[in-house]
Amino acid sequence: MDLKEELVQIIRERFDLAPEQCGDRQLYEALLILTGRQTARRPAPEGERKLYYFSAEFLMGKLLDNNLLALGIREQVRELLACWGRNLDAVEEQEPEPSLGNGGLGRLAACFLDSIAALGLKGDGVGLNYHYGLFHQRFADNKQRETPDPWIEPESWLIPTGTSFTVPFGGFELRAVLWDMAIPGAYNDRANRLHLFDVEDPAPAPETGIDFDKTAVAGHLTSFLYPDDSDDAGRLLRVYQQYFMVSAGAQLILKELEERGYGPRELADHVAIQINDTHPSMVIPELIRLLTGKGLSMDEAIDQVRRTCAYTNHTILAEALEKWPLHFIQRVAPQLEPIIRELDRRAKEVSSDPAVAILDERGLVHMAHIDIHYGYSVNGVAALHTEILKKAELKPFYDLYPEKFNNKTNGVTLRRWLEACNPDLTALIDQCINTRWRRDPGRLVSLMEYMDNDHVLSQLVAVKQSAKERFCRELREAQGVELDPNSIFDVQIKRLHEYKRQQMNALYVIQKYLEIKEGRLPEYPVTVIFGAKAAPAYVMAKHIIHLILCLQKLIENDPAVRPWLRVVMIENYNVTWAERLIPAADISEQISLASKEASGTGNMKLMANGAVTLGTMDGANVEIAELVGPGNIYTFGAHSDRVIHLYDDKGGARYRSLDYYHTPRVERLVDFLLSPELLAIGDAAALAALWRDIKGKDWFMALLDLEEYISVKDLAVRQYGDRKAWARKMLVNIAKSGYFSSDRTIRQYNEEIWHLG
Ligand code: 26Q
Repeated sequence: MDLKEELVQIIRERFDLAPEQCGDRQLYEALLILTGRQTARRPAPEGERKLYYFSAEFLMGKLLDNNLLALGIREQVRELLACWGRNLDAVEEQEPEPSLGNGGLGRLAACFLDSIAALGLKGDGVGLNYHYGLFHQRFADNKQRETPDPWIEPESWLIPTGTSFTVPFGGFELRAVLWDMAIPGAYNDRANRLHLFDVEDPAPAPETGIDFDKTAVAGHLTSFLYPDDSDDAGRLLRVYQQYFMVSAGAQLILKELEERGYGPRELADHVAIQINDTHPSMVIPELIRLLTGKGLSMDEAIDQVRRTCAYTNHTILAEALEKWPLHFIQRVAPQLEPIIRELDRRAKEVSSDPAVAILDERGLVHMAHIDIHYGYSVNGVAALHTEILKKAELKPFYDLYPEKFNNKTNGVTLRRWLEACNPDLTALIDQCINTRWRRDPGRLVSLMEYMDNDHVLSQLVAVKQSAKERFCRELREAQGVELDPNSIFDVQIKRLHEYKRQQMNALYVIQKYLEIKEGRLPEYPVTVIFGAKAAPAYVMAKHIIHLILCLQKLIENDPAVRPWLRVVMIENYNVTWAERLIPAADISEQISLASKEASGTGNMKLMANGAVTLGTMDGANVEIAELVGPGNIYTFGAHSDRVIHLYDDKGGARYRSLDYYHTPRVERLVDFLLSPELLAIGDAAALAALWRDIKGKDWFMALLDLEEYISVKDLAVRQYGDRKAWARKMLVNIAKSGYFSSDRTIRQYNEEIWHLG
């Protein structure tokens, strides 16, 4: 049966309609069934060793478009729908975005699954099936409000597998029911799987907001990603989630190993486990437990696990490095306690340095330390990040196990982040250098030959312009906000966190606002676009959102400022919004406090779509700067070694925000938070709390680099006026972005860590 016949049949069986009579919703469901069937039919890739990528997050984005592309039937379907008077884009609008992630770590996991499948490698994801996701963000009274994000519909990508495992908790047990999503490989006829475990009897969504009874573990274990952990019940729930995920995942691994005909003593020869940050770290003691249960000695079990597990670190922020009280683990999974104690005892035999202990004197279990002692690989996610791990954060471990440490600079799938989200730019690139770059993104570098081709440069500008116009239409429809597509689109999209320093961008806006009020107009109108969710319990992050929304309102209502400066915050920023916005961006804001952003991946997506980076020398920005050269990026700010020194107590070089506050320019900007204009719009207590924090503490040193940031950004705005010179910068950024393909990253993981064969 050909594609058309199959689709027509599905529509008839399901809706008893002819295709021409269908609405977008019905066509969406029919396509879901069609692609679902086709991907489910695909066999798994071959390989001696199979990878399991464990992650608390998989930020997949919508899948219909992606899957149609991977199946190679996208254009055929588009034409078919066109014959029926329908538009594929409108049909794709029907799909809800899976809410299984939060930010970079989760989107990286999704890009990796795409690349693993495209390269035909045998590797599945393992995670949890959160019913209400992270949360849905709404703005009311210029503040973030959270509601559940129920994304699972009766018809979805989730495939019931009929497989389930018992997870033993202290005092009770739960069944972990396995759902799968198929991950078709783009250039082959194989498919991997994303395994999502769920409770048997999920609780309904909370009635108002996202508060629920956190002690109701059986029903709520898979309700939300990162439930509020500001009390013990919330923290315990996270440990329940983590153990549920890794216990079920470990049981699945051993079951599949047996089905492939291997014994538990052959685990390391046939399985590789990548631990994505520390959320899945309990997989190590759990596997040891299961292996000893199958007759292996403790020595044998540890040996197998140590040759199976590899750990990726994504952060050096102390508060994000997980440490759980041992009594939590005792309560959630008492069977792990003796194993963790034994792992700790052995680690203390290797080194008596308390810095590398698993169990510290306060009774806290350092999850990353388990990974490093009992895994065979530790990787950072950008060159600078890995160097900081080796030289500072994890130095005692690097001294102990230098051979385990390696760098894997992140990447993004250009299939989604260029081909799918920016077809016009893709067509222009194809027209210049033909289509081979799609499979081999390193070839994008041949675009450099067009540096002096006026025709191509002007086409590039035209493609960007039409992307901006399209984004304006989409934002108007969604949020009723009208933007000027002829202004510079200055884009900062990432989780809201003080170290990412959205507050600096807000202070820049204040600077421009005040200048315009004084009659000093910028060289070019600027639209500052933010997309960010704040963790619900992260008070300062929510204050920063409040400030941005107040500035948005202030400027919106000021006809003198409005033509020159706009601020807009996208409501419920997610993968879908990123796909709309990234093609339209002119400036890519990457202004983290140097040393704190492990890599960044938005920086790579924006670069590939012709945005020019304005950033600090942090994370992968350093590698971007090296690749594009100084004329094609705007860098500023203190370098990581200086920042690390400023945090150092011993050097006596502590950062004092007041020293930076007390300069005429900075003081005026910070004090604007308490201005009558802003207080007329905002919440005085929130603005005052933010003001007090920036002035008196400023832990992430927003004021340290503020003046330089403002002047470098002014320079970028000025240079944007030379449209041809700017188009060259765009071209260089696109040409050099091939290195940041996640296909490259995954090849390196495979060659240097996984050896999937
Ligand atoms: C930790 C402890 C308790 C509760 C929650 C957490 C927690 C939750 C989420 C810690 C970390 C995260 C997410 C981290 C994350 O997204 N990191 C980003 O990973 C990207 C992929 O490597 C990098 O590009 C980013 O630089 C990094 O911030």
